[in-house]
Amino acid sequence: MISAERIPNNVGLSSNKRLQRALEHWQPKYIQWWKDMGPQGFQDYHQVYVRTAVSVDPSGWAHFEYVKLPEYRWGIFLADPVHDRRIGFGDFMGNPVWQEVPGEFRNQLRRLVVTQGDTEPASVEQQRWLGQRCPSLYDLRNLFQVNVEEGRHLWAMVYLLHAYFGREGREEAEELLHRNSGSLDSPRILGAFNEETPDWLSFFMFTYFTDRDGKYQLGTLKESAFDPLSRTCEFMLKEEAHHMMVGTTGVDRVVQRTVEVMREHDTDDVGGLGAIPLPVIQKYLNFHYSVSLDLFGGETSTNVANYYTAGLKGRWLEDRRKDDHKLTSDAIMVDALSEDANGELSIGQTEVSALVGLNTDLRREYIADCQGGVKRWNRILEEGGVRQRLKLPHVAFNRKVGAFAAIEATPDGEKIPAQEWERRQGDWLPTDVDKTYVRSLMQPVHQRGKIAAWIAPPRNGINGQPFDYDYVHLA
Ligand code: BYC
Repeated sequence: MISAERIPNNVGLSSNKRLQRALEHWQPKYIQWWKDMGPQGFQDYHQVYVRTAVSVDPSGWAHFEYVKLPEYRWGIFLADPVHDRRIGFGDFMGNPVWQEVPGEFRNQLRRLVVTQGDTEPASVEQQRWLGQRCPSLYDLRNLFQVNVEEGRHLWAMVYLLHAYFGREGREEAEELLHRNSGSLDSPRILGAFNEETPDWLSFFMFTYFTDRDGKYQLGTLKESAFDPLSRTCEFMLKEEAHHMMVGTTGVDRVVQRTVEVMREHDTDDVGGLGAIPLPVIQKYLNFHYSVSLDLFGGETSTNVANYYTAGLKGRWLEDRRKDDHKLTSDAIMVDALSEDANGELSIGQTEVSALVGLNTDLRREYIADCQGGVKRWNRILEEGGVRQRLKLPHVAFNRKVGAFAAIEATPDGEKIPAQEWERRQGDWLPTDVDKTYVRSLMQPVHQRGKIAAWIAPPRNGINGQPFDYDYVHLA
């Protein structure tokens, strides 16, 4: 049995017996999934210094305590309602937002909630071995913080499914625990969530690039006319910021350490010296960025046009856009393949209606944001007196979804034949040798105040605590 107090919430759970029963039925399955597919080797004994959301006000969502992971209080929170909130875009613009799911949009909304929900447990599954390879207790704690919050985001979507989508919603909630990352029989829905996260460089790149897709997708769902979805996503975005901090500063610290070792030994070749060479960091960046671009769907999509017109999914910062918020007569340039008279394909752009180009609009915002990280990492290189620079690969590079899925391209955006791609892809994407080397560095450091040699310590601890704080109390 669960009690409403065991699930911190602001959705009136204790006064909604039907919903409480549905969640009571789901909760033991969730805990079983968490034990089977969540952090391996760190379940029952260790006390972790985590942040638990106990309410949506600033003091309530940053409440720190030591918990054993399966006893984390996964709560259900919606941001406070906005009085007289109106739909901000699409055909129903200006109407009051919906507190229930309109029948005609039920399937589409359910699909959006399920796709979003599917990514959350997927990332926990992908990261489940990392605790055994962690560079410090500080990092271990951050990993677990990310994991429990992804678990909470799953709860957030399961709440919506149970509360608003009836029997079908309950069935979808079961399926969210049944699909698994990388499973051959029942994989996760989106490509990036079936990739492995076998080492901490992958983890930092994932939390930088893939969690950032989460930020942008949640930002569009926050605009939704379906108010419970909007309020849920608004609150999830607060937690998402910590995940991206982990990614941004994680890559900072890897680059920092590499620069130090390069300087110490006056060499670019730090491979044998316990640091991660810059070309390997670039390859990991190339991989995680390109698979994250795939998460935006095709450059043109009638799905997204329909979502927008119906008011289900808006644009990033919709209310700051200076247009009619309907877009029926607007156009946008999108990346595309063009074909010349001889049937030769080349990488170019084409103009399409703004509505079908909305995935591109969002992806553009995302790319501009990603540039910020690269700039920051290059500043570390510059300040360290190193001449090499990192960069984002071209949008056509290594794509499996959208216009460029049909071709191969270099990181500079030059279209190349498939055979050349086969020959050269190891120059641009992590090879088995690169991955084995990075894996070889992942010897766990579980002593308080100590850190692995391939990464620099963080500048700041968590919640004002020092780096050598007892972030995970190992039993
Ligand atoms: N892999 O019309 P299109 C996060 C499918 S991350 C496999 O262009 P649409 C998090 C697509 O379903 C954020 N299949 O796509 C991060 C469609 O299938 P059908 C997650 C893909 O619908 C880190 C077909 O291809 N949230 O929160 O415009 C840790 C044609 O696609 C993929 C969301 O994604 C793919 N990558 O846009 C934890 C928000 N991409 O119709 C968490 C909800 C597309 O032919 N989802 N397909 O059967 C959406 O808004 C949309 O579904 C998408 C796709 C943006 C994903």
